[in-house]
Amino acid sequence: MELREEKIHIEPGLRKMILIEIIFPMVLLILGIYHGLMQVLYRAGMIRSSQFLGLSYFQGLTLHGVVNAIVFTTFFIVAFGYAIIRYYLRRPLNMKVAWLSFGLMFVGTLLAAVAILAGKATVLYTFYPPLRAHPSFYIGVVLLVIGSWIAFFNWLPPYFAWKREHAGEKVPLAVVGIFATFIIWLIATTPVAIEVIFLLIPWSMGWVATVNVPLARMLFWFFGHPLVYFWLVPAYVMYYTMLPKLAGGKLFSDFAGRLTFLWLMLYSAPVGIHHQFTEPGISSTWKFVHAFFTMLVAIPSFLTAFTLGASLEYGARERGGRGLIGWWSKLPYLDKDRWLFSYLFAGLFIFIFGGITGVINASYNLDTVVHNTSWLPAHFHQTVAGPIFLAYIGMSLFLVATLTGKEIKLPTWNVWVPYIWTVGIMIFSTGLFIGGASGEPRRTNMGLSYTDPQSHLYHPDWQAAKILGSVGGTIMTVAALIFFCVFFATLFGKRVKQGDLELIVSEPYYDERVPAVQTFTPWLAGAALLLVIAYAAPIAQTIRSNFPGAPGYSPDNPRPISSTRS
Ligand code: HAS
Repeated sequence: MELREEKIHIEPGLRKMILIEIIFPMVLLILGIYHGLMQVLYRAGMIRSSQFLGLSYFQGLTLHGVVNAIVFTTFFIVAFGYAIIRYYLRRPLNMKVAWLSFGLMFVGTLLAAVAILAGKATVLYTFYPPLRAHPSFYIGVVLLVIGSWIAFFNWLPPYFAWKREHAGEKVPLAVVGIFATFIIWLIATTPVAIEVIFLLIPWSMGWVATVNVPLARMLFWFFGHPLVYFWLVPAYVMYYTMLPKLAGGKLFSDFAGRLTFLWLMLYSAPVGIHHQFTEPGISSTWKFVHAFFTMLVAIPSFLTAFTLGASLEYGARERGGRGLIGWWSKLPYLDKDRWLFSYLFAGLFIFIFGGITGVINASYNLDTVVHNTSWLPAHFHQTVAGPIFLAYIGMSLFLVATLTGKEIKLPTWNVWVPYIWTVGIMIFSTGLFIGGASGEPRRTNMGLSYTDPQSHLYHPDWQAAKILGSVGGTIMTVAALIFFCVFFATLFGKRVKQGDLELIVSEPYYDERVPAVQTFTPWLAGAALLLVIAYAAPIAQTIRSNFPGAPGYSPDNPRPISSTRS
């Protein structure tokens, strides 16, 4: 991609580590995506069995969620964080600490993967009890998280050194975004660490017979919602700092970017109960408070929509675009030299629908219609599998090509990948939205029940929605296969230049100096306060309620695991 950015030569160790952190999860992603295809085939009734090629339906669903949503994302975000910190702060990093972080993440992933593949951790990506996994799954998750924390701690010394040497200067926008990402991650992973270490590991080790399910679920969703902003903010870093330049122009407002990152940091966590609107044991007051905060966390995404819309228009007009609507035709949709544009733009388009459906989910009463139906996977495939997935795979390819000095192979196919994926995801989600709005359940092997004409549960109304879902899912798989061909052909292609670290950097059109967004401190204090307001009472309420503990279950047996053994 010739945008004439400044390249920097980085230490071979760091270069190697960033590459491994991209390539390793990319290989796992092949497995994750394969199980996505299996999902649509099972649900459409094209596979009528509880297992396929030795893996059960729920085992495949667990692999799909854990690999795609937890492992691939965490590795990518750490690798991208290294690239941003090294590029903008221009300081070497402590490589011993960096390898320690990678080692923990790697070992953690292997432990969790082995447990899932052995059928000992069929607990889906939410791993909430009473589904119980082998301890190695939980220990693996803990190691993955600790490894990612260490990466972040490794960025603090260069950050403070930069601040000392550039007193009074604005911290680069991309660095603010990456720091916001990892502050969100620290906030998110603390409650889930408490859940895993104090509730789930002792229970799965057999040290205690039962677990407090409502408390575990509350701690999980305390983690689960900020998790989605941990995924979103790195994509926003690309949208704010790279997309405007790729479009041929400038970022409309630097202030909007900073406000978005800090605002997401503030409101990403005190909203988790919007995943629990239908659960007993939480008073409607707290459900309402979390619904209210959820509306506030959507505001920076509206801000992003307008800021990026203005940036795209500016870029298009710089490229000769004219008229109220006519300028849209001047964006580089299929420009092979600016191919990353297509990945970011297609993701933005999908996010319009993912965002609107998120606001529907957040609307307390509307959520009672769609909760736990296939509407939910439709929503999150238009968010995490839309803008986030496309931004991450696009940037993975970009970093691999620039760090190795390779040329992008199959460039025409490459530029089409995001659009094929978009067609697939829109058809897939339409099917799941339609089915979900009429009650089609999520996480269900429907081939053995609702889509099987021989079953007394057969539900012909959902058949059309299932066909849409499977057609869309198949198109998505085709797009992913093309992407893997481009990625690995590029990786194994001939080196054409020296491998360096290079990022695309958009200049701001308005470069405002607003003191309130130049420091993290008040936002961190605000985030801490909101967490106390939003969670102190519900957690106390849940602990005081003295719910009876639950024994462990596996998804394929209605009897507890211990009574099954006896
Ligand atoms: Fe969500 C459930 C509410 C955003 C992911 N969400 C989920 C789950 C996941 C997930 C994985 O309130 C399922 C968890 C599970 O397994 O049970 N979500 C929201 C809201 C937002 C939102 C209000 N979600 C996300 C993002 C995710 C994500 C981002 C992944 C990264 N979500 C919920 C709720 C539930 C939920 C409830 C629980 C429901 C239940 O019953 O369980 C907001 O942040 C969304 C704001 C976004 C916007 C869109 C802005 C649009 C932009 C594009 C502009 C385009 C341009 C291009 C400029 C307001 C920025 C123009 C081009 C043209 C061609 C026109």
